[in-house]
Amino acid sequence: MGKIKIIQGDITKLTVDAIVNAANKSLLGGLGVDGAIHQAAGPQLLAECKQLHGCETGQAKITKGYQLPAKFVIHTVGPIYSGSKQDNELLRDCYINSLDLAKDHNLHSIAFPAISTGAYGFPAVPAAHIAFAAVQNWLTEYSDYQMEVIMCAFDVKTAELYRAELKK
Ligand code: AR6
Repeated sequence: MGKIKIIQGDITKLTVDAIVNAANKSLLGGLGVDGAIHQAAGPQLLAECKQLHGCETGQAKITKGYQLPAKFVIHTVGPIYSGSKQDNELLRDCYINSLDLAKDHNLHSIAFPAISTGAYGFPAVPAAHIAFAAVQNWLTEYSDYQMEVIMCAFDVKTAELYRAELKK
């Protein structure tokens, strides 16, 4: 059985098998959580990312964690919020594809930031709902697999939304 945990703080500090990066399609770094992860992992992360030749929205790619306490980084690209229905599907895909990739690599703990809710403008309330629904469905589907999912909220507001989702 898997489980979901909520943590408020900096995802780069977490000692887990993988942290997820809310990247952009280039996978060559940026601001926000992407910048923080590259900063903490060191230049080798960017060197490995350059070999990946980018990533499509909703998809995910894995690298090592280098100087991070996390062993791996799973880079996913959230949708740039437009208000269309497809945004929801693509955000869901980010969570599902990251979890699938973690399982493919036999990883058992993964931490997610609130993908797309910063620079990419996805409203926090529906994003939290989509994130928890996706993770809970995945854990149900793979109920014979041990996976600890850490939902990492950077700010108080996101942490509160996450706690409300977990209670549902
Ligand atoms: N730990 C955990 N969460 C964080 C951290 C951190 N250290 N730093 C920020 N957050 P954003 P996006 C939260 O903008 O919306 C980048 O430039 C933040 O509070 O990082 O998917 C990429 O290169 C917010 O809730 O990602 C892309 O170009 C959440 O992480 C673009 O931004 C996501 O905010 C991606 O935009």
